[in-house]
Amino acid sequence: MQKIIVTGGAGFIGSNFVHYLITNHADIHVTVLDKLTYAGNKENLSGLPEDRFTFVKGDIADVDLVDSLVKETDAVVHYAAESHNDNSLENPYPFIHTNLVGTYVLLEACRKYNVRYHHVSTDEVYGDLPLREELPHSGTGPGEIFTETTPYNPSSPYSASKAGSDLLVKAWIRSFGLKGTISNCSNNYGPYQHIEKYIPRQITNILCGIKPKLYGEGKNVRDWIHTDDHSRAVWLVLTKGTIGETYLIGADGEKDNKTVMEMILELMGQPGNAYDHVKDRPGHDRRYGIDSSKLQTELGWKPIHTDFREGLSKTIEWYKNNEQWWRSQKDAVEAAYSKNGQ
Ligand code: NAD
Ligand code: TDX
Repeated sequence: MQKIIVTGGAGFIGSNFVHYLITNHADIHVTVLDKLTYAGNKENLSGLPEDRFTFVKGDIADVDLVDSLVKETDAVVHYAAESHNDNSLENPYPFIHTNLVGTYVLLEACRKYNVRYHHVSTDEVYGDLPLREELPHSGTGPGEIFTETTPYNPSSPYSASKAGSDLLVKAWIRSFGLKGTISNCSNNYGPYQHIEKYIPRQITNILCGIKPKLYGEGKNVRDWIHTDDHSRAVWLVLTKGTIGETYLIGADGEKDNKTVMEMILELMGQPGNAYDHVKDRPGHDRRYGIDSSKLQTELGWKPIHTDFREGLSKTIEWYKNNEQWWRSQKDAVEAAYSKNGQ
């Protein structure tokens, strides 16, 4: 049986990846290493078979703990992170600790034991793109869509810390021969996403009788992908990707925030204008857009969840049916936003 450590496996995307592994790959044993910050929830992993799954509560920056776990494993898939841009604008420190120092500790352990390492990252490392309406051409030229060769240009402390962690991985690959790969994915949606994030925040606002909140004019574009499509892509990169390479993951899901807001309202039976415009995010990235042709041609990946409306509708159902999962955090999340005028 192959042994895989999934860091951050109690968070949104990490837990979806763990479910994907346990369901689809019978010969894998998963060890989740997770600190259980405000964003981690052990409930996301309930019901997994005990003979194929171990949970370890701990910090990826804990050198001794990481060493003892990595020594016994075949691969590390690194999801753990401080992941929310707005939080990074309030207090960047945890982002430096986890995303940079934590990644460094994992890299050192993987180097020492020659363990396969996959680094889960974000398209935000590339900065942002002009809105399509501002582009003269098809939107696929240099500077019009992200590719694996787009220069790094992060905007927020979060994206800068992720960019820094990617660069550490590239250095460990080149200088130390680390058996590493990197994937940079666009915005995920689906079950188990923390209610601080855009889509679940609006769904749970409506369920609580609070008006949804749109930053600025809502023209900013995000390239949405279902988290299950992300999981399949990470698995392919881990098992079939070329060592040393970076793969972009995205499902041609560009939508502006206003359109997504109106879709949520419609699917939840509300008038399309029943939301508040609130203070914009400082340094707010305008558009993300992914060219995933390398992943598609080299590794044969294709997104399955291509109907965004259907995926969104199922996600809304999940939050309706799992109120006990999010309810206890709602007041604190909204109080923190409202202190900021958001
Ligand atoms: P999340 O905030 O939902 O989960 C992060 C998890 O990491 C939590 O379980 C948390 O407890 C854990 N964690 C945090 N600090 C830790 C530490 N020091 N040691 C151990 N565990 C720690 O995040 P997410 O949205 O699931 O994102 C997961 C990864 O995917 C991140 O690396 C993020 O940059 C990347 N990513 C996210 C998106 C997205 O749309 N959410 C898109 C592309 C890439
Ligand atoms: O209440 C809101 N209203 C709003 O208009 C919130 C919370 C967000 N927004 C906007 C800001 C963004 O344009 O919605 C968009 C999405 O916001 P987030 O959910 O905070 O995601 P984003 O900042 O795009 O980053 C996400 O995708 C890339 C993840 O949080 C990152 O971890 C990932 O790297």
